Amino acid sequence: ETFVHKFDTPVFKGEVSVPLGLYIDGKWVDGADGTTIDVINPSNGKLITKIAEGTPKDLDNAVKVAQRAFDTVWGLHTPGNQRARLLNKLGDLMEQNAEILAALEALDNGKTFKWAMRADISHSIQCIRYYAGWADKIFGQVIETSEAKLTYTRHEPIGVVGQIIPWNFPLQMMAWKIGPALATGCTIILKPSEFTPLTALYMSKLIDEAGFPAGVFNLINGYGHTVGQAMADHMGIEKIAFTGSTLVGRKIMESAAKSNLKKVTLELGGKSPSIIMDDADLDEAIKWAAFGIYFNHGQCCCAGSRIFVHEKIYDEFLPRFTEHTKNLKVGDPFDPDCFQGPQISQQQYDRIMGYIDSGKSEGATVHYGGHRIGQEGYFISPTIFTDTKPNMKIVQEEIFGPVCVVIKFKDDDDIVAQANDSVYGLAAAVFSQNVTRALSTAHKLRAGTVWVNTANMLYPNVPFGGYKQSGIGRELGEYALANYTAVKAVQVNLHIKL
Ligand code: TXE
Repeated sequence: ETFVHKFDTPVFKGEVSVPLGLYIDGKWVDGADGTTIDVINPSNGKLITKIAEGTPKDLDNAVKVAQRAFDTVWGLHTPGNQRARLLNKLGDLMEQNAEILAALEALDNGKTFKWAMRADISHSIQCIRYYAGWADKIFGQVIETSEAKLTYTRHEPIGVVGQIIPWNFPLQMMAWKIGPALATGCTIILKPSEFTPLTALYMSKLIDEAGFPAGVFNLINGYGHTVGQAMADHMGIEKIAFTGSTLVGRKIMESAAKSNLKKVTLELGGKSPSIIMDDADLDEAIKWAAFGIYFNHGQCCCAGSRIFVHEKIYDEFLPRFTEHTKNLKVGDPFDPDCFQGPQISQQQYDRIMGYIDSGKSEGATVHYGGHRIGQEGYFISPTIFTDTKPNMKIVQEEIFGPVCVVIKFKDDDDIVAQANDSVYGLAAAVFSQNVTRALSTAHKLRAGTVWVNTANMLYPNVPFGGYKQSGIGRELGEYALANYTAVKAVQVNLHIKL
């Protein structure tokens, strides 16, 4: 079954047809129980379509299929240059269908079409091509042991992998996951978020068209507590890659430990600091700090949600940052002038409004925003809190919405301690025109990424991941290949007699 959506918007017009089933063994099928999941448009809260719901039974089936594909046609059976060719073909198909992918993201996730094109789609295509480049460059080492021996390592694909992705960057998270897995020769079962399945379904169609052998990539729609949990528990899955909440990340590790000790990489939450030094280029720092928190409606794991401003410039920064915030247009994701669309769901809307209420009741000041926008959909005004205390929930917990706290700091030692006062450590940004000061601070921050005079910038060849409770392992770059390979040492005795 397919769903046809007619787009008639200022930025994109056309009919798009999306398959609605599960994609297993190169075929589209319904879920074992014949049930469906509602897909909701976050801009108006209305039903877009219903997709087939996968079950643990469908997962068992997909694991068998993926194992068979690994043992017979993929893994060690397809040379790297062939895998590269298929990945490059997929990149080409994504490029040919870029506007469709962006329109589906805007419809299903609520991000703006313009930014989806500029960030999500282009970055995802680059990511797939980047890993295509690696597919025939994966090799081990020759290690000297003795003249009478040849000893070497092989980086072999790990096997069947499960990939569980969230709703904030549906296509990008898929690209980050499938790129290195396919490049190294693993076979995949991917579960998109139940909130945003449409681009993953469309991508499955493109993967099919690119000509990957049946069973190499399988997609199962489904809920986290059913299919997601079954993936974490499964004895036939060798590795789980997960992006999502810290709460679920913990559960996945626990399930991995209790089942087959599958390898786990986790990319979890954050409460990243943006630090504005008194010698920053203020015009630029204001723009980047705003982009750091408001991009993607604050639904970024690396969102710069704590903005620390040096006391010497605080009084100048705050009104100018507020003015910039006021000028960000919130509304229809298909309006080319909009920067911010709706939050993803009623749950996330309630959660964010709950944090705003908690900030107020704990005594912080809502300096700007703090309210709903419009009568339908899940739109929230960009929101600035001031007069916070370090132990407030809005300073410590991930809000995952367009809400920041602006905090004054005194000196460079004080700011490092404050910035590091978090259970998270995903990212941080430092704004200063003094390179020594900026880099000395960058090196002291406990975060997997530090941006200097920029924010929220990612490249497929630069690793990304968290310190502390922001996760385990690194995605992107060469580092991500290790998540999908097992190292085998081979010792060959040439002529030593026992
Ligand atoms: O995430 P979940 P939710 C954070 C953010 C947000 C909060 C809650 O703070 O406000 O999490 O969002 C699947 N076993 N992030 O509840 O549930 C689920 O189906 C296996 C940060 O939406 O973690 C989906 O595919 N899988 C983040 C995926 O996990 C399970 C992005 C993520 O959803 C499961 C999203 C289970 N028991 C939220 N339960 C980031 N790091 O970018 C759920 N899932």
